[in-house]
Amino acid sequence: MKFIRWILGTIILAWERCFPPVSIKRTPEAQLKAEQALRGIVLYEFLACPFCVKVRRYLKSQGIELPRINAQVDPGRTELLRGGGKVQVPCLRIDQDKAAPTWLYESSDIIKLIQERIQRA
Ligand SMILES: N[C@@H](CCC(=O)N[C@@H](CS)C(=O)NCC(=O)O)C(=O)O
Repeated sequence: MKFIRWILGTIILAWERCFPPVSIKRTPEAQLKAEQALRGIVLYEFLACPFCVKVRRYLKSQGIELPRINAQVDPGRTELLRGGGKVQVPCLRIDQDKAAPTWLYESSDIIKLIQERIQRA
């Protein structure tokens, strides 16, 4: 089982590396606004998780880089478990100024939130 997972993970990573999406081009001002709209957001991930690849590919298509934490190992795994309540990736930690962070699971919801923030920027 571990071997099959390793093979699948390697294929997923190779595919991600060989066929990256084309990144959108924005003016420097628009790019800055998009990046600012996503400040305080951190992505917890596993490297070879297909749902994480989906989110990473969306980010790449948007020309956005988020801070990323590997939740396969500690301290990321424990942070995710304590903060979000379960070890499932991808998960976004959304830091807030005056409140505790919120945690968002589900790749489609994560992409939707990022999309909305970029559109509002
Ligand atoms: N419906 C979820 C599925 C996420 C999912 O199944 N993630 C797997 C990794 S690919 C996971 O976190 N499994 C928990 C574990 O392996 O401990 C999504 O779209 O984000």
